[in-house]
Amino acid sequence: MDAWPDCAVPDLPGAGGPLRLYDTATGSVRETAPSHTARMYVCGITPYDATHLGHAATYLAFDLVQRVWRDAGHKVHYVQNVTDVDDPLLERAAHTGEDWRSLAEREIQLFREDMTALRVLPPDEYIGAVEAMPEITDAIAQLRKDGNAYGVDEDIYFPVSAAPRFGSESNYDRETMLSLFGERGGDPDRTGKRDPLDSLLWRGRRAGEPHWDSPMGAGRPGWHIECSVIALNRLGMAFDVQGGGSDLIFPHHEHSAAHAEALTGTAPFATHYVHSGMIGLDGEKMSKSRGNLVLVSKLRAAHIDPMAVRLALLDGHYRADREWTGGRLPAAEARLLRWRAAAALPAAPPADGLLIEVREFLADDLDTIAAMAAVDRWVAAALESSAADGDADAPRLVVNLVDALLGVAL
Ligand code: 5CA
Ligand code: ZN
Repeated sequence: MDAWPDCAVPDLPGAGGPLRLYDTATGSVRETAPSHTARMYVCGITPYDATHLGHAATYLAFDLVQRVWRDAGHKVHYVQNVTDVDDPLLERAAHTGEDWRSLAEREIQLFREDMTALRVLPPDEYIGAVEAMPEITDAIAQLRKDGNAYGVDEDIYFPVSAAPRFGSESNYDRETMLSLFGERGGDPDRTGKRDPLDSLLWRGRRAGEPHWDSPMGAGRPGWHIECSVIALNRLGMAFDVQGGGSDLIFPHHEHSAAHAEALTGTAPFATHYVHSGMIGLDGEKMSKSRGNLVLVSKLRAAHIDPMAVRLALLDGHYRADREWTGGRLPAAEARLLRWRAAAALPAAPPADGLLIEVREFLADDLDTIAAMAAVDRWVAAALESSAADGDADAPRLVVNLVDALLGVAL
């Protein structure tokens, strides 16, 4: 399906260095080592409700990954999915009486508008589960043929016993896996499964549910195989970053990796598993199911500058779980005003050192807090300096670096 419009990224003098990112699988900050084209897959939305600040924060984190790679001279092949058929979407549609397709279409369109307003660079390939159905059914048929799938009544499951590396992405112990599996869409208690952690690959046709024909009979796919197949068929194995929020560490990314590794007989699925922290409100994870949402579209409708929203979300480390509080927006708006005032000066202190600093901070596991503090220091000096002894090129360089590296238009 169509993504959203591209957003020009200014060229900066010189080039940034290699990006170091925290990898969940090894529990360490490691250098990413893409070849000429860096390959990234980020799990997309389930479009049953509008984009909230938690989603936005996650997509902003991976937007910075792309920006830092580009600044280091890489091309980026970025793929994102849309889970446009799954239980939460069908449940919401059934609840409101709306057709599931029109609900999905409307929320995807709103998401595109939110991402455009926040200046998030679009994926090169934006793929819905529904449009990927033939490749997904082929993959499940392949798993079955290879003995890596079994039936329970009308459904097909993936046995974790077919995945020797199962657990190497999350590193969770079995007890933790079992409790998270139950909380996050799994069915540990289903009778007939060989192991409670085995995951659904294909759900046989149920009355009143959408279904597609396949070699396994009519039905619809499980969640994890969708991302395995969409990523694998476009990026190949051992791609550079598999990304999403930390709520996807288990079971989603563990099972997606396990499916792909079983399909290809090679490993790893990705060389870095990168997870953003959860944005909370009033002490709880912001989530559609909890209903405690601050929506990007609502902020836009209230004429809040999306660049202030962007600054507010970047003013926290992407990996940290953090609270959205009422004070964040006014602080970001004030900061944006100061940055814009300095950027509009006819001349200002040289900014070459600032460029080096921002590059270094971002390359260090996306330390946006330090990068923004460095911009603050330059802005303070610029607003205090007199134009007479300033550098006439400096404000333009700062506008470009803040745009290219932080995605903020001044
Ligand atoms: N469609 C699946 C992924 S294949 C899904 O998780 N969809 S979602 O709409 O629930 O979430 C979209 C992305 O936002 C995921 O990467 C998820 O980890 C992230 N996310 C969800 N809630 C939050 C939150 N409160 N804070 C930060 N990120 C969040
Ligand atoms: Zn996914």
